[in-house]
Amino acid sequence: MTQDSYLALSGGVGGAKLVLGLHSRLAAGQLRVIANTGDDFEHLGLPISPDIDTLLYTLAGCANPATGWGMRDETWSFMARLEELGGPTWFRLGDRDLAMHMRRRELLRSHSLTAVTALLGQALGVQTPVLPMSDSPAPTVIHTASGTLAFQEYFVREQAAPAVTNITYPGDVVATGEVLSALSDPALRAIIITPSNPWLSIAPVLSIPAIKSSILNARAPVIGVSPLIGGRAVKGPTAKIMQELGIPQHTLAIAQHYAGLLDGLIIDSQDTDYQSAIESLGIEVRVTNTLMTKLEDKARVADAVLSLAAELGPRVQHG
Ligand code: FO1
Repeated sequence: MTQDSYLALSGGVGGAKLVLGLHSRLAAGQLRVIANTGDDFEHLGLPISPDIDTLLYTLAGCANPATGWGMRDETWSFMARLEELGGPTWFRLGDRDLAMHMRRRELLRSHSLTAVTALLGQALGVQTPVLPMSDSPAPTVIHTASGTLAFQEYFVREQAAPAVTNITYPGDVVATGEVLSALSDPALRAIIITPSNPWLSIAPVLSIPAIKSSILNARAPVIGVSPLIGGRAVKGPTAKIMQELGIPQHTLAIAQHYAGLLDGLIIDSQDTDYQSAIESLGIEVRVTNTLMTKLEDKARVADAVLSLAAELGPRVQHG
């Protein structure tokens, strides 16, 4: 008998935490992850895929626990020397991370990003397939009060300080065959929208028409986890961006943003005031402590997602 399968959409650090929780609760081969590549860019001639690497390092157990991105036990000789040579230091590549990027550069000469990610995952001992949303560039562009910025210029160089006026995603990005076949897997029991930033990390994935329509047409229920706890993001500029875009900073606004897509939403115990308003959008709500610090927290949130998916079961069609 084919085993049940689960598919998560993930961007930055918050998404990777839930992915690790799901990984700890599922058997080998049950979980696949679609990674946002809207943050990818070329820097110092190297192809940088931050969300892919955050997933690979997290699943391999070698992510930097202080930042969530980059490798643990990192050394910085390369950056120090680069600075002495007058090179750019706003985007920090540690020595061990640099090797990852050199290897990706080399492999990309003869393989797709999907194949390269599989090879790097194998080298790191990661068994969960991490599937880039696309093999071609799909840069997210941030429009701000002080001008238009490439994603990493906004997020890292400017520390997400400029006020966001709009965010755009290229309209013509093609999903990979691997992503589309994962979405049409008959054994799929849930599509999971992790608590990554909905506008910066999840929207680029959903902006790809074939991915959005496959999710809408899937029989598996779509379950999200709210990235807000008591109106604040655990990490990163989600609440700040919501404010700048004129969206109220609470979990109901997250549910409204995903309305028509979600069958279920896991919200934090601090946000139960919104439960009935969210349910009136046709979204089943479950409540837990969604702060994911230790592995047991990640497993608890994963359990909430997996039990809600099992309770809801297959659905006929969305929207
Ligand atoms: N984030 C930072 O805030 N500062 C950095 O210098 C930085 C370097 C970096 C290098 C490799 C990598 O894969 C990620 C890196 N990030 C850095 C994280 C990152 O760019 C963002 O967290 C994501 O794009 C948002 O999901």
